[in-house]
Amino acid sequence: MPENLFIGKSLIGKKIEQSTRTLGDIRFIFEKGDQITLQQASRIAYNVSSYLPEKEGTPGGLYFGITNLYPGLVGDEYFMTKGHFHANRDTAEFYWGIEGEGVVILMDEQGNIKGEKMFPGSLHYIPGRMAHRVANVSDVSLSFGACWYSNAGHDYKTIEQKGFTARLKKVNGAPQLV
Ligand code: S6P
Ligand code: ZN
Repeated sequence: MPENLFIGKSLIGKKIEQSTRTLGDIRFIFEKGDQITLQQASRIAYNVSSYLPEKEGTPGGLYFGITNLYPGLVGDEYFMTKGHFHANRDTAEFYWGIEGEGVVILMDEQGNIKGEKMFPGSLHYIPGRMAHRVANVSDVSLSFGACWYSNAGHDYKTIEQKGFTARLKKVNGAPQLV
């Protein structure tokens, strides 16, 4: 038997690491993040189950994760992940949709931005040098898989300082990058 199992949207096993981001943790990514109340701030926005079989930084090793992103809006912006570039800019990643509907937002270092619809079965190749984040545009949880290099690293700082060049908003009831 393998040590870990990947069943539906759950990653189960001894060495699975769990991490959680509350709305308070990620308030800075939203245009109207300062309107998040104390009560809302403790709400979980997403959690990530990861299988990290190699030491962080190992060249050529792989990591595997499942993100579960809750539905909701902050103002007119959909709940989304923080988003990051890889610190090692040359490293790519795969995302794939498992449950729910969302948008993968990809931005290059010049700020050119695009969105790809995510749905069960959608596959998204994220080339190196592209910042990536996912927004949940459905009324149910959005689950997606990710596979990335153990020497990718995460550059959250660039996004914290500059943000993405467009926001995914609910405009007349539908998602739109504005
Ligand atoms: C890691 C991979 C994902 C994200 C996760 C949460 O390279 O892209 O596992 O870590 O979806 O997003 P973020 O932007 O908060 O790390
Ligand atoms: Zn990544």
